[in-house]
Amino acid sequence: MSWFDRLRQGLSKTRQQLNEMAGPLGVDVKDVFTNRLETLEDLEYALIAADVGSAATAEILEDVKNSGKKDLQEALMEAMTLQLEPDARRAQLRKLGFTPDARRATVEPRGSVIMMIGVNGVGKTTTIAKLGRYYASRGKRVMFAAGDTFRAAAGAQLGVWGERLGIPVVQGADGGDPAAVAFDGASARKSRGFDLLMVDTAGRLHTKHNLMEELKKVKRVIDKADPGEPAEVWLVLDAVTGQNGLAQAKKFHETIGLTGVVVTKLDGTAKGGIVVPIVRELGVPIKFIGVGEGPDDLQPFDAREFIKALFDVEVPEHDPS
Ligand SMILES: Nc1nc2c(ncn2[C@@H]2O[C@H](COP(=O)(O)OP(=O)(O)OP(=O)(O)O)[C@@H](O)[C@H]2O)c(=O)[nH]1
Ligand SMILES: [Mg+2]
Repeated sequence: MSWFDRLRQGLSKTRQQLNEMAGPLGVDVKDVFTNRLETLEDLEYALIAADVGSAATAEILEDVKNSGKKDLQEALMEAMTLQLEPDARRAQLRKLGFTPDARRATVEPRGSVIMMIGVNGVGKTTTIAKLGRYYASRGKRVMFAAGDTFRAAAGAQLGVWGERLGIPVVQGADGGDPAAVAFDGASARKSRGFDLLMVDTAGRLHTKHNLMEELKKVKRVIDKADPGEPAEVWLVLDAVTGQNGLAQAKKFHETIGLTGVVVTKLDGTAKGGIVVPIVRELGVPIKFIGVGEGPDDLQPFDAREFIKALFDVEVPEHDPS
């Protein structure tokens, strides 16, 4: 299956619900805003139900109205794409050209350490494995640090992935200090001259003060082992949690400072519209999205392709994964 088919398949629940609620989209924009009040209300309701958020929904409908386009679906796709492109990323893509290489460049880690954080069970460890595979297959020498010393089987889980992928894993003692593992990992990456270290952390609720302090410590200690790192702190967000996930993200961002978000389990929800408020309200770029449990079901996020896949139109010629 091509990457685009995976994406399209992953978004099928959201698409189905949108289609059912919004009704036929092959209508004239002008009609919708003059004498088709019903269509307009259905559309609004469909966007809200997909967790796009009320502020974004209002803007999208306004943009559709003013688009000067005839076809409703076309206008809607353009308005939604706009919501999903934070300014910085759009500027970067423009500079590089909208090519597959440019898309990859926007997910190129800035430094050498990525710290992965998030609530329990959102997909942190699996995502680290998928990312390790992604970067390793593009020529980077990758290491993992099993910084989840809290859950008994967590180190072993990452260890199994490491073995399967041929990626070395720095382990700590179960119940040990996660900061110590992170320190060892960051030191080992440096001394062995690897390109990238991905640090796993234990899942935690954003409301637990002590656990948030622990994350801060992990971050500080990495900086001690390797000044300037972690250059990337990515939050893993489970799309199924919808608006609640957004509240989590805000708190994590406030406390730790995020440089990116990975949205997982988009295949498991009809509320895939949640990516809109994430981009809009957090102001942190979505780096990757998870659209399934397989190792290839992780893709660099691209607003235009995401919307195309969501509306099930146009298969691009080249493979930008
Ligand atoms: N359907 C689907 N499942 C996913 C995706 N990403 C992760 N999962 C599943 O989510 C479950 C939890 O994944 P983990 O990687 O263990 O989550 P975690 O955040 O590390 O969990 P804790 O360490 O316990 O906090 C696993 O069954 C994964 O296969 C995705 O994009 N789609
Ligand atoms: Mg984990």
